[in-house]
Formats: sequence, C-alpha cells, structure tokens
Amino acid sequence: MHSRKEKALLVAPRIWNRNKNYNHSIEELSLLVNTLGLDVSGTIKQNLKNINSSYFVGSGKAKQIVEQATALKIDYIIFDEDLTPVQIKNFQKLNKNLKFIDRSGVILEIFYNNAKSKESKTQVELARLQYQLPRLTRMWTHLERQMGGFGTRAGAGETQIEVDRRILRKRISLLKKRLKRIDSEREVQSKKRKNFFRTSLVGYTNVGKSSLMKSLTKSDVVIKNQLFATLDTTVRRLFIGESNYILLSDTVGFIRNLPNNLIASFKSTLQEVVDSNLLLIILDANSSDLYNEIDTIQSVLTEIRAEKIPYQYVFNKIDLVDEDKIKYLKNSFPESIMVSATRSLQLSDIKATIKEHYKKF
Ligand SMILES: Nc1nc2c(ncn2[C@@H]2O[C@H](COP(=O)(O)OP(=O)(O)OP(=O)(O)O)[C@@H](O)[C@H]2O)c(=O)[nH]1
Ligand SMILES: [Mg+2]
Repeated sequence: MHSRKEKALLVAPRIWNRNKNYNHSIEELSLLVNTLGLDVSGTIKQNLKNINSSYFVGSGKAKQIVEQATALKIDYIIFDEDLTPVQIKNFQKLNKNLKFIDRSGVILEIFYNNAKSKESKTQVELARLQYQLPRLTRMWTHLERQMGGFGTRAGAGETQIEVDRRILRKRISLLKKRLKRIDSEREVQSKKRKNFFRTSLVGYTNVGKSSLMKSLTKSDVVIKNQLFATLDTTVRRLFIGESNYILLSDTVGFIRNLPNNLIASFKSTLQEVVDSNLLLIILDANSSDLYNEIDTIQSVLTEIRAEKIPYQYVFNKIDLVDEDKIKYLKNSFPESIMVSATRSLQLSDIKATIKEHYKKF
C-alpha cells in the first residue's frame, strides 16, 4: 500500500513587541517539522497585539485556520509558539480529526525519535509525559499506541482520562526514580574525572560540535546533518602537548524554546557541562541568526547554572563563508576562534586556547 506523507500547516503568530527573528523562526520550525517526517503544506502568518487566552490567536482566526486546514486535508496544525493545554483543547473542540501541536511538542518528538541510550530514553520519556499530562484528552488512543505517535485528539469521556492520568503519574514517578539512579551513577564517574581539566563543546544544534569532537579526538561520534543527532554526552581525552591531556566532551545541542522540562530531565546529561572548567561555545559562522542563537545558548547555560564558567567562542564552518563575513565576525568578536571541523582548518587554535586555560588550572 502506498502510504502518504502526513501534512502539516504551520501557524506563526507575530507578536508585535517580541524580539525574535520571525522569518528565521518559521524556517527553523519547518526544518523541525520535516525532521519529524511531515510535509509542510503552508504557513499562516498573523500579526498579534495580544495573546488570546482561548486560542492564542483571535477566535475568528482560529476558526479560519481550522477551516483552511480541513480544505487542505491537513493532519497537523503546528504553532510556532507554545500553547497552553487549554488552548490546545479549545482547538480540538473546533475539529477533533485534526492534531494540534506546538513548538515544544515538536522538539520533544524529535528527541523521542532520536534517543538511543537507556539514559536519554528515560530522560525523553519523562519530559514527554510531563508535557502530555495536562494535555490529555483521549488517552486510550495514546496508551494503545504505547506512547507512540504524537499530538492529541479530542474524544471520549472524563473517567477514561482520569484513569489514564493515574497511569501516567505512576509512570512519571517510576522514571524519576530511574533517573535518580542514573544521576548517582554519573556522579561516581564524574568524581573520577574531577582532577582533570574538563572542557565541553556546547552550542546550538547542528553547528558541528560532534564533528569537532571527531576531528580533535578521533572519536567515533554520530555526525548528521540533522537536528539533535546527539542526545548523550561523550567524554574523550584530548592531548594538548607535552604529554598533557584534558577531557573533552560533546553533548546535546540547544535550540530556541527548548522545553523547560526537557532541560530539567536532561540534567544528568548536561552535568558534564556544569562540571567543566572551560566551555567552547560553538557557533555557525554561516548562521543568519547568530545573535539570537547566542542569546539562546546563554539562557540555557544560565538555566543549568553554567553561566559563570569561562568560555570561548569558536566559529565553525568558516569554509562556507566569504572573506567579508570572516572580517565581520573577527571585528564583532575579536577574541573568537575561526575553524572548520570538516576541512580541519585552524583546529590547533582550539588546542592553544585550551592550553592557555589549562595552565591556570
Ligand atoms: N561545511 C561544513 N560543514 C560542517 C562543518 N562541521 C560540521 N559540518 C556539518 O554540519 C552538520 C552537523 O554536524 P554535527 O557535528 O552532527 O553537528 P552537532 O553540533 O553535533 O549537531 P547535533 O548533535 O545534532 O546538535 C553535518 O552535516 C556536518 O558534516 C564544517 O566545518 N564545515
Ligand atoms: Mg552532535
């Protein structure tokens, strides 16, 4: 049988006083949605003065969105803003055959699909269930599919929902216990490393952190032109000369609006970052949204309490930009390093920087 790719309609409200790169955010959402295997059929853009508590957008606009989606035979309506559980439920009342999902929901699904290790699977499942709990409407569908599938549809009665909530809560507390165990195992490992100088590669997703890890340490990490290819932390030795070595780690990437419960449940994975002596903040020299990406990185680092760790900006992918862009970046970020992981350009500058910090250790 020929199975059709499911279709998504994006909804991008533009809030007048919000400072973000609107079009870039839409492009990024498209990429996230494609990563989930959905086709993007179109984007509805709308300027908003106020956020409507019932539908985020005005109620007239909400109906219009649902009508348009029905006409286009859409499966998913995807908001580039986070919706409250009430807003999702109100939308479901307008059409129970459509599935509604927001930015956080999309990110959680990608994490869910990419989790491989026991640790990341547990972390993602926890974050996902915490996200779904207040949004439950017809849980049996969901349980039937064994937590597979995403988005929620309206349907059946409250009692079933209550039963399902109880099942979910039980599962959540089990996962929390499991994570505590994983945390303490990690702590033991981390203690063994505490006498070493530790450096972490951090940054936005897909900027080339794993590629740098590979080029620098020859380790066999996953590299993909895909969002959130890495969900686990890898730690390797890196020799920096005179038979000295440090520990270098590669970890999960960040993105704008990374759901809070995801950051919380990835605490043990991100602990290596928190315990670092130096952060190499990897930036994409070819990015068209650099300043917002830096803001995102800084706010995640603050969230995990790593904001006081010394850091160094490293622009990767310089092979993709012209001389003018390099000049511009050098002017704007005089202390930064310019490299290319895939072309092995100026990687020694990274080692030199680490060495400088190491000397003060
Ligand atoms: N042109 C160019 N491409 C690069 C460079 N470094 C990495 N890439 C490509 O960028 C894509 C992402 O690379 P990864 O190393 O997986 O990126 P990451 O930051 O680890 O991404 P996540 O783990 O998904 O957050 C891959 O297709 C790489 O081949 C570079 O210096 N130049
Ligand atoms: Mg990676």
